[in-house]
Amino acid sequence: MRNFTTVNDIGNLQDAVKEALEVKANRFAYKHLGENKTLLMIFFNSSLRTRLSTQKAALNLGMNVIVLDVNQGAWKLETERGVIMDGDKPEHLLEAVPVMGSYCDVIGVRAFARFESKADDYEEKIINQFIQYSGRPVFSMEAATRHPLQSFADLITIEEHKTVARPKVVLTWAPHPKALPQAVPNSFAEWMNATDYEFVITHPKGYELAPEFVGNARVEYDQDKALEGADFVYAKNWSAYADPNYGKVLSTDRAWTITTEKMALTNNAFFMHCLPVRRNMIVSDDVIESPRSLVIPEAANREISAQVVLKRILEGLQ
Ligand code: AN0
Ligand code: CP
Repeated sequence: MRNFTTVNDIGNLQDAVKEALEVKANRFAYKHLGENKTLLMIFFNSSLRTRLSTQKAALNLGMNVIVLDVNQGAWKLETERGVIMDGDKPEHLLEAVPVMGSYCDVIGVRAFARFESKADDYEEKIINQFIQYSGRPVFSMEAATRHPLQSFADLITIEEHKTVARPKVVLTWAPHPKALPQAVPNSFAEWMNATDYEFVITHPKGYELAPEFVGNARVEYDQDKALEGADFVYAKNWSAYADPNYGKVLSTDRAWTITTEKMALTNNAFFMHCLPVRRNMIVSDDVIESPRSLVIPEAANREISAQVVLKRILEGLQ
């Protein structure tokens, strides 16, 4: 594997899950693979899980790790070519990226949607500049349109907990006070559509995701109907994608919050969320604390998804 930004980069999903379960059973089996190799993790945005789990995965593989929070201590970066740089940004991404590449063997990038231009976000301008100019393999730690390490961990978690071959998985929008990217739901949909599960997306009108991510999923505007018979409920907030409301909060309707009453409509479903989660906006205390909540094992599987991706990238460098 060279770069990892979408489900297509992982190849056969069954093989990937099998490899993940092997890695999980024996995390240190490849501890020489990363010897004298350096991972550089670049964060344009905050993180708890991605930062820790990816670093842990790299350490399991024997890598050295350097972490840079671009907005804390580094020079503010200009990202547009052709700009007269007389403002507040002393350095251009076009120099910074190859310089960063010169200090490492593999680069992870977190760069959320900026909501300044839908076209720039959906063209993945930032991570693509790393791919083009760093000279190194690059993987996404959540880019503008996708969060593939999360979706891979979600898939592993579902495979570990499913009791039927084709579970019903429901992705539901839930309320949140701030405008969040579509990356997590886009990516989750992309990975679920690559399985043979029954996959349903539910959200209020106006929150339609980009058609290339919805694919053949059933879209059901009635959340109660969508939840009927669900085996897994995956909650997430996202801001509007459709024009003219791109990046806007259209509703904070707490009728969409996942409560015990909502979960009673399901087939005793497991509850999932990528975290961080706002309690009693997205999900009630009762549901997230219930024995059917998978949020902690799901987060723990982030170490495993990152380790499979890093292992495959390192194998490509040998
Ligand atoms: C981010 C998002 O929704 O994309 C990161 C989730 C992993 N969440 C927040 O900013 C709260
Ligand atoms: N789920 C996830 O990516 O969490 P962080 O934003 O804390 O990394």
